[in-house]
Amino acid sequence: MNQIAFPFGSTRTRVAADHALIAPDGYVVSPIVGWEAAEGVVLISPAMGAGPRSPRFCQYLVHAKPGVRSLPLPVDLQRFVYVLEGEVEAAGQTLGAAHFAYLPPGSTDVVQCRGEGKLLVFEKPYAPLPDVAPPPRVTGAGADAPCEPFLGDPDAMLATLLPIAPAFDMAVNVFTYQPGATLPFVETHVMEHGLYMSAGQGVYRLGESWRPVQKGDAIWMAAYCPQWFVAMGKEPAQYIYYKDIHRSPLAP
Ligand code: UGY
Ligand code: MN
Repeated sequence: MNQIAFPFGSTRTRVAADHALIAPDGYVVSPIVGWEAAEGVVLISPAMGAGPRSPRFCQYLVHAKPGVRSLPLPVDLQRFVYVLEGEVEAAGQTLGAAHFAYLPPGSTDVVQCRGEGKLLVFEKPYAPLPDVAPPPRVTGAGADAPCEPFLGDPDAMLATLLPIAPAFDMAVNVFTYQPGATLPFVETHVMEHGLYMSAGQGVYRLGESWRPVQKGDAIWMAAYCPQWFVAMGKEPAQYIYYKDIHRSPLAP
């Protein structure tokens, strides 16, 4: 059952040309392609935009339950699975909440759900580089990932889940802010983002809009969408986000 927004007929969801905020009150569940017996919510996809600034990736939630599993990947598609709730098995390992599995293009590894839970998934076509071997599978725990104060601010900690290496054309990071901490300036950059609020609340600047956001919200930011965040409230705010890296801006 969705959280119902009040007054009725209202929602915080907004879809603009260079960004979107998708709030849980509007989530619509559908079968998830690429998984067996799975239902979930496609939060961000190329269908969301128009023209060259459309998302070049997909971000979706899988409602985990026994019997749900991912299927082997096509040769040009990569998949990143982050466990928001519950427990899964992948590549012979048990992954609990805040653990992740990165499956490289063409991987035959599957993510097998063992019980009820919620998974956040990023998928995008892989862009190979000449003379660079494709990336390996990576599994791990967010808590073990390299984590540093963002631009020197210990109240804004940035954990990088995937190796920062040219073989990887995507990064997935976890950003944790103490209440009152901010992105230090309004970022405007060539990379696109897909983001999921995993804890707390705050205000996200997206282009010329300032949007209250909270746990469970998803955000898309196109390349060059001006962006800024302040964490507010009594609890730390946290989001998991995708960005494209390590490829020429001139690549098609
Ligand atoms: O990696 C980033 O670009 C990050 N600082 N952006 C963001 O949190 N909106
Ligand atoms: Mn950014």
